[in-house]
Amino acid sequence: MPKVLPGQTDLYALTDSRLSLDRSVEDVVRALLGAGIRIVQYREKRLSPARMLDECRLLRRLTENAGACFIIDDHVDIAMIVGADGVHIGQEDLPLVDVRRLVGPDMIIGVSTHAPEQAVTAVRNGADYIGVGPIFATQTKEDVVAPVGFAYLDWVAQNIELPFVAIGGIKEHNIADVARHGAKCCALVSELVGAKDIGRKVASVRRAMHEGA
Ligand code: TZP
Ligand code: MG
Repeated sequence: MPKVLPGQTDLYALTDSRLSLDRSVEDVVRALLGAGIRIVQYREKRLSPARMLDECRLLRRLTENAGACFIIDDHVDIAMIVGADGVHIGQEDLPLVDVRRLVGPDMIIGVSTHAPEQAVTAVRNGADYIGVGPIFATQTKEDVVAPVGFAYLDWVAQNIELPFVAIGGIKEHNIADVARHGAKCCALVSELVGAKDIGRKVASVRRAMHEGA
């Protein structure tokens, strides 16, 4: 099954067990996949490596069965062990060139960027997609940089050929604006995993996004 990149699907869902209304990551990801989400990123900041590994093994199976892309945040080792499709790294994580050397040519590598020079560097060093944000203020990420607003998103939409995914504070009520500024793929955490009815939320977010584009 070909790997799905952000340029090929509209919504990119990230996990966060702290925001999941006490539901297990398995239940949350089953609901996301059932609603047609094609890219899932496992992003857990407070669990032990052993627990993360267990959860990622399970999610690898679920995403595989659903034909969805499975990306793991930060943990290159866990991504390699479970055979994830990709790994996502930030500006403060291991350098892209070293991660590429480690994972080989086939694993998807996504890189968070907040400014044009970071995007250009990520492209030059072989990223498969870039994250663009945070577009809006967010409570979800603790070490978050200041919102970049639409200025940086506009710049990426006009200057970067690589697939990109907008992230940070994106909700049903503002996703149309993000789409209008050129985002073909949006990443959401709290809006999706924090929804009481994840299936309905995915559908309404998707509808709002396409009404705006
Ligand atoms: N990277 C930039 S903002 C962010 C990440 C992982 C968190 C986005 O979470 P939310 O709940 O969609 O604002
Ligand atoms: Mg990181």
